[in-house]
Amino acid sequence: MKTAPISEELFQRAQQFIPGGVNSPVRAFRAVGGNPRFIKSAKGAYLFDEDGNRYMEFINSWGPMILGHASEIVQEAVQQAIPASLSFGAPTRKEIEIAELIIEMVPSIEKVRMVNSGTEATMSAIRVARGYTGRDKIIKFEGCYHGHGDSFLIAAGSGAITLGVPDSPGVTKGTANDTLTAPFNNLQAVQTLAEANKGNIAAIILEPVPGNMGLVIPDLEFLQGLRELCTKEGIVLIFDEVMTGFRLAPGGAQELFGVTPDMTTLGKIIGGGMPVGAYGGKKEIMDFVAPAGPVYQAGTLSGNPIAMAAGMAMLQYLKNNPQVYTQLEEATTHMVDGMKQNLEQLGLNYTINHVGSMFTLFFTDQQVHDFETAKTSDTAMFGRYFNEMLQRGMYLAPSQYESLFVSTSITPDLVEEYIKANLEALKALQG
Ligand code: KE4
Repeated sequence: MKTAPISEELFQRAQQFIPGGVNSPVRAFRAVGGNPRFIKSAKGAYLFDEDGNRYMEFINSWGPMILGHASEIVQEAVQQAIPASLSFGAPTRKEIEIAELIIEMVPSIEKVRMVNSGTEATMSAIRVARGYTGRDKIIKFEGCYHGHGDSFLIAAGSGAITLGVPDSPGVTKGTANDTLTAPFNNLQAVQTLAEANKGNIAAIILEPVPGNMGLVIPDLEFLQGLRELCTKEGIVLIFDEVMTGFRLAPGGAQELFGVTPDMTTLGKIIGGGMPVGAYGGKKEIMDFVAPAGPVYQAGTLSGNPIAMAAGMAMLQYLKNNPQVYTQLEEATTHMVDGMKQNLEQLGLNYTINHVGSMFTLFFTDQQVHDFETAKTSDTAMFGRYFNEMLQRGMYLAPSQYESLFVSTSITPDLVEEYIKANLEALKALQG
């Protein structure tokens, strides 16, 4: 039995000074029960909590740690950058180099602006799209999460749905009126919205492969249909690849599915674990961004030299070692096949969605292709499963509505350990 008395004590103390005891809601274990583990260190495939427990982990810090924790490649780059001071607030050579690298890896991006989070990236991208088109409304999809910007906390996924606030208080009616929503994978619904708001939609923003309602696989015709609609109607198509960028392929989901957006938002992996986001796209759109153009966006620590060093090391490695993606696909397929065998052995017909090194086990017998079908999952059963896995040293996202991530540290022997724990945990649920 893995006990965590120090984490429990720290959580009590944290709640006195930090809302909910955490600096991001989904970390609080609210949806799964019990106390969050306070992590002391991590290396490779493992997290180590304050009580000395070791967990094989599949959150990867919600995506960034694709090379496993404390990767020498990134650690070395940061250690080399530190002596030159942590921040200048002035342009640096490294910001040009990472911009050139991003543009080389994601060809739809002709110019890019660095920011400090995925939220900043998406907030900025829709402001630019509105400035460029002169239009007000945006379309997003139910269950997609684009960070905590007001325009996106409408039918939002991730922690918002986990905590039951997909439409957060504090978002004004005016803001909400400019955000239209449609079911993911439903092109007809989008066409109807576009027709009813002809000439007034600035952008359609989506996770091309949603990870924030659990993992959902896009229909290729849906993505292609959005591209055609946006081209026809002069709407800016924004792929929010904060999660999928550099995760599913060097060029992200747009490379994997062969559909080209007008703008792309990035985060997570791009910083190698440091706080970095970015937005970019066609030159004619990005030249609307200040000081080149009139749309204002700024940031004290944008392009921070330490964060750029970490991101540069991460992206260069991924660009120069594309075999990483085959390795990740193979390891994840091995895990998913093992779980499917376990489910069959136990007579359970839960659904598993998988793309590249992302996957979700949904506690529902329905195929999950949008928010409504994702919400048929038995979240209480998921919570029990989460804790059975935690007791067996497997650290999963503490929410049914999240994708899990596989890092290069997950070797075949660790996959076998995971499959064994999955079988034992599923059996324990039937006990
Ligand atoms: P950040 O502001 O958290 O860096 O990025 C927001 C964001 C934007 N777009 C997508 C597709 C995202 O997945 C995210 C953030 N993802 C969540 C995990 N589902 C972050 C974890 C958290 O909120 O603590």
